[in-house]
Amino acid sequence: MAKKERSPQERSMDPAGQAMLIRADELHIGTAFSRADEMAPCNIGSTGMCCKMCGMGPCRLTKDGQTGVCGATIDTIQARNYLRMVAAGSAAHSDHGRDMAFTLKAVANHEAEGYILRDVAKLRTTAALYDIPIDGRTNDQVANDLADLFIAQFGQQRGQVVPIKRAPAKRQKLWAERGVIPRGIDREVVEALHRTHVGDDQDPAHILHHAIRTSLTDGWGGSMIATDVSDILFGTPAPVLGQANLGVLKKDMVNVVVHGHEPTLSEMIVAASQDPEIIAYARAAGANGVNLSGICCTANEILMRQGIPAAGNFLHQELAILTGSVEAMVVDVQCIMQALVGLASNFHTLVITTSPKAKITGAMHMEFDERHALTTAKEILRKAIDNFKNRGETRIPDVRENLIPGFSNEYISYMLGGTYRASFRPLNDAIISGRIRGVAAVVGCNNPRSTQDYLHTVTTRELLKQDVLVVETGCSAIANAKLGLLLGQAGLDQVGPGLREVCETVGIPPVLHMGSCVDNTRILTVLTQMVAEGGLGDDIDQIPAVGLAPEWMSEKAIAIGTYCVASGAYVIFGGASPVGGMPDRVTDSDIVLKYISEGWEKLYGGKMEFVVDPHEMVRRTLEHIDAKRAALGLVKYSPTRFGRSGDDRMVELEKLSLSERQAAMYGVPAR
Ligand code: SF4
Ligand code: MSK
Repeated sequence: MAKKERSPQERSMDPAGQAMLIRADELHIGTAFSRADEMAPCNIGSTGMCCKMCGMGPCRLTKDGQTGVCGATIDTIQARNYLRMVAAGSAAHSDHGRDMAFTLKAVANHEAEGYILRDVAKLRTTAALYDIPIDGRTNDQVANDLADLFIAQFGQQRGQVVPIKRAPAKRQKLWAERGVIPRGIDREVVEALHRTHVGDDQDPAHILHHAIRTSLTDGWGGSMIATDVSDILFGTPAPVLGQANLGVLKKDMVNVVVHGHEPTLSEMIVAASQDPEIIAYARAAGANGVNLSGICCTANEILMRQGIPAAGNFLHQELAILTGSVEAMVVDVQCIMQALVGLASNFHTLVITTSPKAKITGAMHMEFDERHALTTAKEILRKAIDNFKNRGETRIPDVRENLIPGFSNEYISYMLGGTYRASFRPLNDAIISGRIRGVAAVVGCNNPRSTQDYLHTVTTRELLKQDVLVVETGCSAIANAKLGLLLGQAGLDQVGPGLREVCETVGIPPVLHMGSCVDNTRILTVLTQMVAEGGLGDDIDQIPAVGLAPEWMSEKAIAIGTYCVASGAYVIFGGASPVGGMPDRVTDSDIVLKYISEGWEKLYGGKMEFVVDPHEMVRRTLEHIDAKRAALGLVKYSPTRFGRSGDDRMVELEKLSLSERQAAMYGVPAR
């Protein structure tokens, strides 16, 4: 049965999004929002109880005790479906990491046009972490060895993938005892597909054991490699001023929107868009230059490093084209809707695919090759500029918000201690004293089955009020950026008193944008550094921290959630579980659903749950944080203990007479 059609306000809480949805209705153009309304999800598939892994099926199981033609139970089918999601998500992130490693190799050998080793300090620190000799060697030599080491991780058959050694020692020992340390990235993904083929692994717990091992190839493997190489090639992010939302599109300029995940081409398009020859070409076409912006994680990559504006998150990809102002949408891999091409045919927008791995029927394909990256980037921009004359009526919503992204783990350490004493000590101390109650990572996608950005923003806002420091990546970060929560002082009136003091003292926003989806590994690094700093236990599962993916939709999100659980984190996903059961109500027959929460908690100290109500997500987050605080013997969190210092307090005090000030500061009666 089709669901009721929702109003623009029910579909998106973003005013720019709502304006474009009204425009879509005026033009009778469908979007992911209307398609989600028209297509009710299949009850059996959405709970992971449909198996189509052989020609005897598909087998659609609906009742306890029912089996597929081969005898597979609901639990086996759900576990297999879950593992396949983890394998696909890990493959996507890891393949991204592989391509980055090959680009590093090409740059080291001067075979990649336009690229340089931008952060040689990170190159050398990373190489040293993996015991690659750096003394007396050139950057190219070090980069060559590091690229070879990274490339080898994918095809390695035995031993363990090297980034594992960056986890806390206790966690590594636990993984070794449980037998989940990945031997090689590709090997675990291939084995996941093998095990889930008809007639192979049929014990749900055993299948889910491999889900843990496969997910670790992502977080402590391919994604970590992707983040490190991106920083080495394009610079480790540091705070920079940016903007987010559709209002970053410009009426008088050629608008080029880059969308997808990999920074290799988009960084080159950034460089090409500033080339005087390209600017002159745009002016000759009657435009005021080229205006570049991003969607999804390609947006995050260039926003974090260059401050290039983000036109929006996942559900803004169609809405950007609906403005009528986009000359070209240039896409690479992941999270790109096939619907873009049909939608663009109503406007003048060119959809240009660039990856050898991802073509879309009807789109223009201009294949990217790092050996000629700058040349390809300029060709793409010329095509967009040539298209400017075809632009019709435009409707760009005048909605945008400033933000400060760029909080890499390196920068967080620097901002807390300065150049000579870079450290996580102040963060740990703030948590120990209760000034910060705990940390939440609010990450992940948009999903048109919920109101765009609502779950991200409501959970983030509520956690901030409770003195929880929030770190973000992916589309969640863009959702909160659009709301103004990623902008220093502007967000501080919305946070609890203790957290506010810390933000004012350190000079940070209460929500730290840490990057794209692969950059969730930065969060793993921060957690590891917090453990190393001391005072918060000796492993990640002891830290008062929670991960939330309130609007998840991609298989990559499931892979990320699983490696976070394996690392010891409590992870809450929004919405219904892909492995069955009633949301918020797990029964004894929900074997897989129970196993990934209670079962994994016993084995790894982390657990995964699916929760529909955002206020329940917040309640469970706070309950978990408080329980971890109590287990560490930390003082009970109380909002009344802090909030009487910081900049605003100083301003207040300055207005008082000396005796009143002394009275206020030291609690003595005013004379
Ligand atoms: Fe059905 Fe078993 Fe084939 Fe799956 S593997 S489709 S449950 S017969
Ligand atoms: S882009 S994976 S919709 S976060 Fe990374 Fe956004 Fe999710 Fe894609």
